Amino acid sequence: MKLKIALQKSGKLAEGSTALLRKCGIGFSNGLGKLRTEAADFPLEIFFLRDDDIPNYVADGVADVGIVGENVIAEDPKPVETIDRLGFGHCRLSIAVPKGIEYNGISDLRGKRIATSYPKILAEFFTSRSITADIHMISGSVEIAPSIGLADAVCDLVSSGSTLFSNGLREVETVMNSEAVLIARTGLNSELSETLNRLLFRIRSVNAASQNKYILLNAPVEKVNEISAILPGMKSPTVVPLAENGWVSVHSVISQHDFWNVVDNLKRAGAEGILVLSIDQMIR
Ligand code: PRT
Ligand code: ZN
Repeated sequence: MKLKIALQKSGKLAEGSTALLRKCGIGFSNGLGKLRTEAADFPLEIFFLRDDDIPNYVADGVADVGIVGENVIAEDPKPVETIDRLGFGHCRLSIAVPKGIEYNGISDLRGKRIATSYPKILAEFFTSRSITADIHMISGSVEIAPSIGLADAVCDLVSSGSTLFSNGLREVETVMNSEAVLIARTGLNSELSETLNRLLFRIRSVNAASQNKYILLNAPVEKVNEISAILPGMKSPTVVPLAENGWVSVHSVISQHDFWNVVDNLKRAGAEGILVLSIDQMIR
């Protein structure tokens, strides 16, 4: 029995979703216009759908799992379980006002007309801040609403900010941060749960790898303790003697996040010939 996964057919999450499966070693063909395909080397059947339909298909059991933006689930909750964040499709739902307008804080939005495709999330945000505003639901091209006199402000998804900028809008409040998540229906049988766990294990290994780097460096033996203290690693670093007497090579794994600080500290502690490599998979 194959696990059925629903991915966005085209749009902001389409490429990230298929790339993630491929990094998990799951091969498939998704020729133009294809709605359904099967993986060659993993018990997975893949559906390509509109992102808005994915939570429904998963809730109804047409698909077992799916990849959607957290924002979609928050706006229109369905009886599905969010299994994990996937580390791509990052964006934020933000309120923006016309550039020339003075803005001193959220209370400036009281009584204003705000256009959005996310009326529920926005209403909850305003309630939590004790603001009453006039929310106008628009299903697309929200960013043009102020220029055509339809609204005083907008609440829309933003990633680089260039869409807001080119429409003369300025981001003033972040309502929600979002990224792609894996959702699943409830009541998977044991065979499908097992396949889902195998898939999750691979996804987590791929994502852990992308958040870490493999580092190799040379150091004089007497500096090893100081250098080891700088390297957190998975366990303690590997220390291998070099052909040249009194020198060792130190290997470890460091987080992508504070990578440059660690490198600075290592240089200061006497490390030389530092090499930093990407990791394909990290099995914990
Ligand atoms: O056709 P289908 O219904 O499947 O797609 P869609 O057009 O409804 O969705 P799509 O592809 O726009 O977005 C799918 C999901 O991607 C969203 O639900 C988010 O979780 C995520 N995501 C990430 C984004 C963005 N980044 C994003 N930048 N969704 C939309 N945008 C849009 C935004 O609405 C605005 O129009 O991109 C524009 C802003 O981008 P910047 O880079 O100019 O700020
Ligand atoms: Zn959509």
